[in-house]
Amino acid sequence: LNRIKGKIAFISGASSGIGKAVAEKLAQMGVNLILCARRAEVLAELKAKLEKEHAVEVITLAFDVRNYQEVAKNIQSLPEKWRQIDILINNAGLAIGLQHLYTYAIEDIDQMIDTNIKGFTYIANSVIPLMIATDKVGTIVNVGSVAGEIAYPNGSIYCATKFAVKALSDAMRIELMDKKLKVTTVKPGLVETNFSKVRFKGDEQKAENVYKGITPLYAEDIADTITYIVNLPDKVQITDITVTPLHQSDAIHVYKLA
Ligand code: NDP
Ligand code: 8X3
Repeated sequence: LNRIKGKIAFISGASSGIGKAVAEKLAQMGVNLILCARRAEVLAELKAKLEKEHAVEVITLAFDVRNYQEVAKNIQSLPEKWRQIDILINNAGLAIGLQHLYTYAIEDIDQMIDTNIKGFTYIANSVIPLMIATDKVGTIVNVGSVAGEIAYPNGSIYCATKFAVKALSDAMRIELMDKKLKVTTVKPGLVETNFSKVRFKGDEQKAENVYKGITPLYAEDIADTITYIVNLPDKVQITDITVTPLHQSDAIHVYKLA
């Protein structure tokens, strides 16, 4: 049953991985899309592909979620029709490095906190008022992580940012109880996307090793879960969902085959 055809979804981090896969699944369901990321040309290619393959309209907004002025300006200047946002996928985020806290370069610490906590909040702060104003039932999906449930060694800052996403998402859900907005925290385990390539600053070997010995999830798997959540009946809210591959239990417990 397709309950979301013709609706409008705003997706941050839509140029790659989970965000891109959600864009593809929602386009298949006939959802019109506002796609955001820093890389304008990648977004433009995705827009052309989705509009060609599906009967949907797509607009792209290229900005850095760390820059509040850019976030606010881009969202404030959306044309009236595109302000009727039904679905927010607050997904842009990253990890950098896998190392002891005291060895981190300050710019790497700042990039994680500024993207995953501050950027996440800037998007929420700019999009939620538009969703409230529509007076329609809508869904906010906040992409957390298993790293936001248990801290793991060498992941201190990233884990802290994903614990923050969980706290922000929980508080947001309580604050929005009297509105028509549902809030879900989606917490993926190991998903093979660009995530590890970004984490290891382009070192493909290190990135591949993360997924060796297990069959990881792919972005499409998380996109299936997110599509399910946003397509639920109006009265059904999923507050939290953790999605791991076979052989992973949580951020620490992964059974790797030799
Ligand atoms: P990818 O690296 O494939 O995608 C990350 C997306 O975030 C890209 O579209 C990137 O676009 C965007 N992004 C990063 N920084 C910024 C920024 N400053 N401003 C705007 N957009 C930005 O990784 P994933 O798809 O795996 O990651 C998506 C989310 O899922 C993240 O929040 C991540 O923490 C979370 N997650 C991932 C897991 C995994 O194992 N892969 C597991 C659990 C959670 P661009 O570079 O064009 O700006
Ligand atoms: C990404 C999952 O365990 O690689 O959020 O940190 S993990």
